[in-house]
Amino acid sequence: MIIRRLDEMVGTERDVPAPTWNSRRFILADDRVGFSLHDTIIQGGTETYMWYKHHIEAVYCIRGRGTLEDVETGAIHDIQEGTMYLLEKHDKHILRTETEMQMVCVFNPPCTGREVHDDEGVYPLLTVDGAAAETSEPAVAGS
Ligand code: 9YT
Repeated sequence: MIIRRLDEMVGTERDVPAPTWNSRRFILADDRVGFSLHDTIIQGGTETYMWYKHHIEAVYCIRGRGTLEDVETGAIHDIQEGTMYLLEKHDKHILRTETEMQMVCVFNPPCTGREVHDDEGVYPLLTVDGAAAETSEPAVAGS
């Protein structure tokens, strides 16, 4: 059994910053349970393009308000406390926040902990030992 607390992760290497969000990563690939679990804060009044080409992600909003655009269809969905979205088709999406939002995110395959978005909004597929699983992509891309 593993117990981890949010306040013990803040400011450590499990607290990963990006330009519009920071993600506190409770469960990672090296726990070897097949998924990762993150508590992500997204700054209010921001717009973030994301595309998890290699991952499936479920996102559960527990605080705040914004909209999610499905880039392929142009559909806009309201996201607020109590709303979940699942990117089961590796959907390209844009999250626009009205207020700061807090999201609980589950990734399969699990993130290793070091990923931030690259210029395409993509997370590279990293392995636990630090190598990029696909050599055509950088192991750690800029955001
Ligand atoms: C909601 C969302 O996907 N935000 C980007 C960060 C990502 N969820 C992460 O790394 O936890």
